Amino acid sequence: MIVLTHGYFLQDDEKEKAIMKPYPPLGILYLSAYMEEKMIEHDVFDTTFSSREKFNDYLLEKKPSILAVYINLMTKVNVVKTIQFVRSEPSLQHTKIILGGPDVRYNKENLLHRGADFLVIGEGEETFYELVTALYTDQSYQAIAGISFRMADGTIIINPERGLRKNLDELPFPNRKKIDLDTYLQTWKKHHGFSSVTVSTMRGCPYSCHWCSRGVYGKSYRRRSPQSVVDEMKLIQQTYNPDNIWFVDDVFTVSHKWLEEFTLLVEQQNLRLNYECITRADRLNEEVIQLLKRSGCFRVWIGAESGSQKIIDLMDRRVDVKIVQQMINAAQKAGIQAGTFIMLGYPTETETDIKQTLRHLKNSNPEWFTITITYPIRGTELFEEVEAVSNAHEINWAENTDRDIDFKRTYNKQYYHYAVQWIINEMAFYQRKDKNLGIIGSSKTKLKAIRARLGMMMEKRKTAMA
Ligand code: B12
Ligand code: SF4
Repeated sequence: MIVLTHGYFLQDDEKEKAIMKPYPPLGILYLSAYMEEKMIEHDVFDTTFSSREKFNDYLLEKKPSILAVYINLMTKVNVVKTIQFVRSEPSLQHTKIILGGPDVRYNKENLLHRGADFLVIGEGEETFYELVTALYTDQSYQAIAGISFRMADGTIIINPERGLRKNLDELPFPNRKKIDLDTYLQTWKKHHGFSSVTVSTMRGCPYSCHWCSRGVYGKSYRRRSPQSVVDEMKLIQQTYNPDNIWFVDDVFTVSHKWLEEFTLLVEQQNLRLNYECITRADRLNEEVIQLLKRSGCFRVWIGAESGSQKIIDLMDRRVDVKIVQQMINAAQKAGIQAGTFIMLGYPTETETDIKQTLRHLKNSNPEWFTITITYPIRGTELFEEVEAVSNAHEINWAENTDRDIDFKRTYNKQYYHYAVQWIINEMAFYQRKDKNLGIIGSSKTKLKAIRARLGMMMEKRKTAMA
């Protein structure tokens, strides 16, 4: 028996428990649909609403011959525990462990030496199918493109890459019926009053931002036809009737021609389903924003990561900060909410750059923004740039994630925690003032901002003295 699973347990994720916007991992649902099409029996065990104990009991009961697990940099720690469990259980010694997803390409040795049998590198459907077929029929897997495995003597074999599938329309839609999608929708409804389902229309991204992980699809860009996407949206609407769709694509408006065709189809077929998406400011303009609006976009996330052009250029983000501000405002004018992503603590970033970032946020005034303290993901240009001055070699790989990798920055790490609080509270104060909201709440946020600013000053002094 084949079991497809992942390593994310919502109940253990304190941060997500405060957010409560869970999504199922689409990757294994794509694999499941492909397996079903090929009439290969399998189960999907969705760990999201389950627990480690229940999952282990399930494994002991089912004793799968193949355990196929999605792994990203955060779930890695849990997936390593799953591998350890399977390897230590006498009744599971026959189980072959296959791993795939965004975190396998740059962790091959670590994963294979810890007990994984095979890694599927890159796009998964075809490779997984060939591997499973070879294992089931006792044929040789040695020449299957896109896999990596360990020989009996410990040598690691990395087979040539598999070419990327040209026509994404040939793939069946993600096999959502294999999981309890209703629990996701109910969780959303309970905590936010609306529900959301993810859809993927493109694979890969042609850009090369230095901190961004492109371990699955590389620097590629392929897209499903607008008709196929509209068909999937209709099916989702009929089956689950969610309030919104989230397109998980890297740059939703990368092709204006595609968006125009998509919009016309949505209108012709009277498809009323709101969506949010992510894109780049340089792939937006007034007409594109109108297309987004007409096709149901209620929120667009426009990345820039920094308000300092110096930092944006260092990231190789290839965007002008003024265009980002203009496009955020243009989206808002068209009645679309705007969101943006901010990253603090990029190499060489100084307090002046951070001040520029706050100014950028105030100038653009998006409804939503998220802030992350920069961390280097293995395999990215950023990782290579900071490797020599990072703690990547000291931390325990199996028990830590790439988010725990720290590197020498302009100031100490605590400084950036204060800087995050400073920006969040300064913006909250600014937006409350803008909306004429109560003076007591506003004073509280201002006070928090001042406290965070003092913290920054203190930590800056500590850094200078160290
Ligand atoms: C949607 C999304 C999210 C959502 C939902 C996650 C979810 N449950 O789906 C949210 C917002 C919650 C999220 C959170 C995070 N995310 Co995210 N996310 C994405 C995004 C945009 C789309 C994922 C997706 O559905 N892709 C479409 C599917 C079809 O592709 P796929 O998953 O790669 O699957 C294919 C192959 O990988 C392979 N495959 C996948 N699984 C398996 C399993 C087996 C056994 C096999 C054989 C093959 C296989 O086959 C599939 C089909 O070809 C990707 C970027 C991207 N464009 O892929 C980032 C991405 C996966 N996220 C990333 C990161 C860093 C995060 C966070 C750590 C961010 C943070 N700062 O907190 C968290 C981690 C949360 C967690 N604990 O897991 C990175 C992962 C990098 C890495 N090396 O692991 C990515 C790649 C973004 C990036 N470019 O840097 N994310
Ligand atoms: S950050 Fe966005 S635009 Fe840049 S490489 Fe990653 S997915 Fe592409």
